[in-house]
Amino acid sequence: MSSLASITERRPYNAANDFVDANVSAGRGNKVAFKEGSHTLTYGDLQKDTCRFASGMKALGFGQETRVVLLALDVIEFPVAFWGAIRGGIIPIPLNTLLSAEQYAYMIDDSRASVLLVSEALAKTVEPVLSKMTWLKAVIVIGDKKALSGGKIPVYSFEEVVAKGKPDLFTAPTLSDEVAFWLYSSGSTGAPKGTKHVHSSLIYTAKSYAEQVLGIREDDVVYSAAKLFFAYGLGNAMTFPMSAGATTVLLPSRPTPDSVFEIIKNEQPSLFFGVPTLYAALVADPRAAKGAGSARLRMCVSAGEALPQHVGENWKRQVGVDILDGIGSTEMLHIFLSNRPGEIRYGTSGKAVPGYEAKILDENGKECGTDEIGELVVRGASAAEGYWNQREKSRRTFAGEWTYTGDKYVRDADGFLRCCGRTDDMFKVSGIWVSPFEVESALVSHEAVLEAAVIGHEDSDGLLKPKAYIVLKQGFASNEDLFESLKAHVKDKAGAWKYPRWIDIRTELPKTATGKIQRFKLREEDARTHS
Ligand code: 3UK
Repeated sequence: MSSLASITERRPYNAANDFVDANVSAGRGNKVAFKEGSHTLTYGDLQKDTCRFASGMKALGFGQETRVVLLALDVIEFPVAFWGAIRGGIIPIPLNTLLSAEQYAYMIDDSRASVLLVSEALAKTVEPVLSKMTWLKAVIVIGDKKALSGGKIPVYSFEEVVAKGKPDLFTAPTLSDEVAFWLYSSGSTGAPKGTKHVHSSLIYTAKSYAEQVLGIREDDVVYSAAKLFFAYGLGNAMTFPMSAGATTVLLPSRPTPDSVFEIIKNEQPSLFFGVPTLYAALVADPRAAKGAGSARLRMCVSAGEALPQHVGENWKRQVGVDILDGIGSTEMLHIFLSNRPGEIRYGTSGKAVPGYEAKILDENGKECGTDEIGELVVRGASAAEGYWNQREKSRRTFAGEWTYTGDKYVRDADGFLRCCGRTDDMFKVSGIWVSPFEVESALVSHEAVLEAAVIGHEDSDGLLKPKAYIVLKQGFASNEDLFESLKAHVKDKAGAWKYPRWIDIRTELPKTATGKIQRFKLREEDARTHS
């Protein structure tokens, strides 16, 4: 582990040197780093364009320690903006592209970002809140800058900024311990938390998980259905392939079985990354046969939520390639427990990745024995520095060297760790968080709703989706039109994947003496009626 330990020693260091410049020094200047449809970007282009972007930003007055929000689809400009910012010591903050204007307003203001970088296709979504932002000084549109009006805020196109910059090779004088980028992590009470990661964490995840579990290689071709804004996608489709000088295929649109099988057939990836809901849809399709259409496919990875055992087994039988299920988090940056090639136990998250240690603690902080359920706590140097301006939550989550995951886990006699749910009410849908609180808040803002409670209910694949229990206001009747209107309302307010797939109308909801909704009672009732 000596090589991993040296990564975390405090020293002058900028992550762009390891991920961008090292590839050019190694003679890969003409190798394709990213491919998006017919657009390609070589490692040489990436080096030049990131220098130009960082220098163009500086010319506009945005230098080291400025923060920029990156609201972008998986396009070639994403790595240029991300690594250009890192090179310039500017802190990029990628945001989930599936959110609403109010949610963006919260994160833009909370992060005090000076610049918003936005894909043309997402410009209209954020436009209405721009004039209300306290710290924003410029908007940069990836695509046509006329897609949006900034009001008093100047709007540039990405091309303009890159053209303004000089191609001379430089990196801002940053330190390995310095914050390099943030990712927002969802909270159970609604407000997302800016999770601050340092420069050395990216290479730590590449040298541990990507090198020692995936065995990532220069000749790998990577496709991740999980997008770059997600810590999972950021590693899969950027840092891991770049750490080995491999090639990544990007898809800007939504990953559906059609688009995913199409990419696999056309691009012949050797590594594929997805979330359980996608694998469940893919495996039910006749195209989930040998290699799923790629003669090069050597390994598949699942993360974001637990992969149901039957989905993994069916995939292996039909496609002939294993799915490695591993658990990662925004707080730890990437996967820290994983199954290994040749040592897979479907239905579990495997064992600690080299460079990480895991323990399972009971309510008194004592280690649990075999088959005893407790909270999963993990140690590893890629843990975030903390949450931005949320001291209480930082102190609780990042307790010295150990990070509390909020996940309930159990270790079996062979040392495999299995997920048993959460210590809070949160759950994942398609690998992305749903906070019941947030869906309930959206529901009660609908004219017909008096009270609402939301839980995760298992679908036929054993994957959770939101189920809502609702008390209607007087004068409103329960019918299909109302259900459709409630679903549309949640999609609009909270996010497309968060709408309730089932709605149960009640005359009252279980509550504590202080009026807090007891979701656990609804979960117990739900489990009884469906077991
Ligand atoms: C859950 C899993 C069971 C678990 C992520 C890979 O998902 C990622 O990050 P998030 O911050 O969520 C973290 C939480 O998601 N989870 C993730 N993977 C699994 N539960 N089995 C799994 N395989 O509750 C965890 O605490 O969105 C995944 C890499 C980087 C990531 N950030």
